[in-house]
Amino acid sequence: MLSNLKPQDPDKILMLMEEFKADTRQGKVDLGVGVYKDPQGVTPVMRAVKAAEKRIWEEQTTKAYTSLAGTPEYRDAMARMVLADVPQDRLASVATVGGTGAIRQGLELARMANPDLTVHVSDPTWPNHLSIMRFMDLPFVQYRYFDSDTRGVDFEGLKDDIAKAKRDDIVLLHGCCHNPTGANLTLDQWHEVIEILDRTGAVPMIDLAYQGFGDGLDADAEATRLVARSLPQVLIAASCSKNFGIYRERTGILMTLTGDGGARDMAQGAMAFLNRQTYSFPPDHGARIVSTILSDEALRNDWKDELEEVRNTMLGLRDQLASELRELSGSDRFDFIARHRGMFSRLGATPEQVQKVKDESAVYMVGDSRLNIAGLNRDTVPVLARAIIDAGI
Ligand code: PLP
Ligand code: TYF
Repeated sequence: MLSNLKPQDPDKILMLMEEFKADTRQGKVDLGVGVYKDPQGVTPVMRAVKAAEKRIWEEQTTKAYTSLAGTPEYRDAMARMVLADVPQDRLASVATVGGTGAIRQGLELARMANPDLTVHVSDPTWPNHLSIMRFMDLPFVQYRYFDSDTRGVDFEGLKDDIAKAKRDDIVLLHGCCHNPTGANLTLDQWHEVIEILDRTGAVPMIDLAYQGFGDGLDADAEATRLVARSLPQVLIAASCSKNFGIYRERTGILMTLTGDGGARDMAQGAMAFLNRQTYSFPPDHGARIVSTILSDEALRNDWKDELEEVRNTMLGLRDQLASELRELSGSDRFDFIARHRGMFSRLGATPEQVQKVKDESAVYMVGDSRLNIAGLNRDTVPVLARAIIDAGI
């Protein structure tokens, strides 16, 4: 029976990671997978995470099951971090296996509620969005997003395309720090998106995987909060992988905002049911680290400080790269790198140019010319800038 299995398409980003590991060249630079690295190339365990783990080790007296939805401490702390003003009467939530688990459960929930659903997703988007929907046999269409001339958002195209969404379709939006482009909507543009969603009756699902990596912890959640306040139904899939640096702990949350009372309880029940069908109880260790940090003022402040250091390091690298390229190219055509936010920027280069950069300079970017800014440091920025110019980008 198992011999009937067919080969599956590999994940290109993870393949690139393997290819990088196998490269024996000195001075190779990994700008592939979206993991934060400090200037020494290390993905550190954050100070507050270490402290929280120590406290958990000292104080935890049982590892018995929690509940299908995860602990209230984690869910409440995350609701406050993401939404600030939490509409308790409208909010349902479950802890999930990372942000990916939240996306999967959110799409399952949406399909349970509307079997005729189409999902509208940005072009381009995180490849796993597409692969999950293909696997689920969920119809989707892509809305225009990236303007390859300006390397900003093609907002007119986006508006025209999402206006075609039908009532009870899902429109999947990146809450901040768009992956893979780095190009983001302004708050004024979010207002316009909300107007369209309100008119069409399509339901937003916000993927929030980089809160704190763009303009700050609150600023990055501003759009999500605005959507949550403005529309009757919202799905939010949030990840703690990046902003707490707990990638392998698999810590995420699915939140839904509904009408109050009965609708909320129905959503809560369906979400707990979905957890049970997939893995029963969600993982607890990462969630407990997060709730321990967020509920303790000293740990919370230390974590916020370190997250700010991470964010400012990436902003500094963006500025350095943009200015290096301004000098080398004698033009401002790479200034978009300083305007982009989050871990990624899409250069808008051809696959051949990306290959040339890899072959000749041992700098690894994803094939669509996405680069992970955090893979750079002050010394490798000039190497990349020179490689970009030499490849004719
Ligand atoms: N959404 C986007 C856009 C991402 O880039 C990621 C990345 O890692 C995730 C969701 C999910 O992250 P995780 O499942 O590691 O929490
Ligand atoms: O886009 C990225 O690089 C991150 C990490 O299957 C990632 O989101 C990449 C591929 C994958 C899971 C996570």
